[in-house]
Amino acid sequence: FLHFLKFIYVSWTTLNNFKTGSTEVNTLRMLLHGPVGAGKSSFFNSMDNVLQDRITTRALADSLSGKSFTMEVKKAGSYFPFTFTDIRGMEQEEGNGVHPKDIPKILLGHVKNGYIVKNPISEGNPKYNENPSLNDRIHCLVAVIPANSISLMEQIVIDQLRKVRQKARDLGIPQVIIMTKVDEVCPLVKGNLEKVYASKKIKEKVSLLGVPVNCIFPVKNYHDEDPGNTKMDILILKALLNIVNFASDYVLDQTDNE
Ligand SMILES: Nc1nc2c(ncn2[C@@H]2O[C@H](COP(=O)(O)OP(=O)(O)O)[C@@H](O)[C@H]2O)c(=O)[nH]1
Ligand SMILES: [Mg+2]
Repeated sequence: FLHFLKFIYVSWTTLNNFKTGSTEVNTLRMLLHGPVGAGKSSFFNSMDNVLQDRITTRALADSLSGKSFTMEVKKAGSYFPFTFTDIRGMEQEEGNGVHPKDIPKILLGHVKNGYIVKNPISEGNPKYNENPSLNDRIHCLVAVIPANSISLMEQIVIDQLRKVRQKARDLGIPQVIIMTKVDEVCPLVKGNLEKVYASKKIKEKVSLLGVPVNCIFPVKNYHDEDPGNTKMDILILKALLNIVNFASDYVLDQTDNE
C-alpha cells in the first residue's frame, strides 16, 4: 500500500511543480474528443478531483451549452499550466457536432475558447484566431473511448475518431487514448481496479483499438464515488502525467524547430 501512496505523492509533486520549459508556451493545451457519453467531462472532473481533492461538476454543466470550452485546474492562487478543451462529442450523424474538416483548425489553435462548434468554423467569427502561435496550438490529442462500447461503436463514430487521429498524426501532434468505464466490462476489475492490467477482457478491448498499448490509459472516472480512492487516483494520475509529458516533449521539439 505504501508504494501506492508514494506514487501518488511523487506524481502530485511533479504536476504541482511542473513548468512547460519553453519560453514560447506558458500553458499546455490538450483537446478531448470522443463520442457523446464517453466520459470526457467525467475524466476532466476526475483529474480536477485528484489534483484538488474535491468533486466539481463544472465540466458537466459547461458541456450542456454545446460550446467548445477550455477547462483549467485551479491551484493555490493560480492554475496548473495545462488546460483541456472539450469539443462537443461527435454525434452519430455527420453535420451535428464538429465537422472533420474543421479539426485541423482546432488543432492549429484557430479556435478560441467559447467558439460555438455547431457553426462551421470560419474566419469571420470573432472567436477565430487568424495567427495562432505555438502557445495557442493543441499540444496533445486525447481520445476518450468507453471500454464498454468499443465493440458496439457505430462505424461512423469509429471513422470520425480515425479521421481526427489522422489529422493529428499529419500535424505531428502526440496522441493518447483514455479508455474509460473499465469497471463496466470486467467484474474482476470492478471489484479490484488493480486487476486492470491483468484482465483478459480489458486486453481484448485494447487490441480492438489497434494502436500501440503504451498510448492507451485505462481509467475509472469518479462519478458516484467519494474522493480519495487511491486505486482510481493512480490510474488517473498515470494518464495525466503521460499526457503532460507527451505535450511537453512536443512543445520542446517544436521550440527547437522554430
Ligand atoms: N461506470 C462508469 N461510468 C462512467 C465512467 N466515466 C463516466 N461515466 C458515466 O458515463 C456518463 C457520461 O459521462 P460524461 O462525462 O458526461 O461523458 P461525455 O459526454 O464524454 O462528457 C455519465 O453518467 C458518467 O457518470 C467510468 O469510468 N465508469
Ligand atoms: Mg461532456
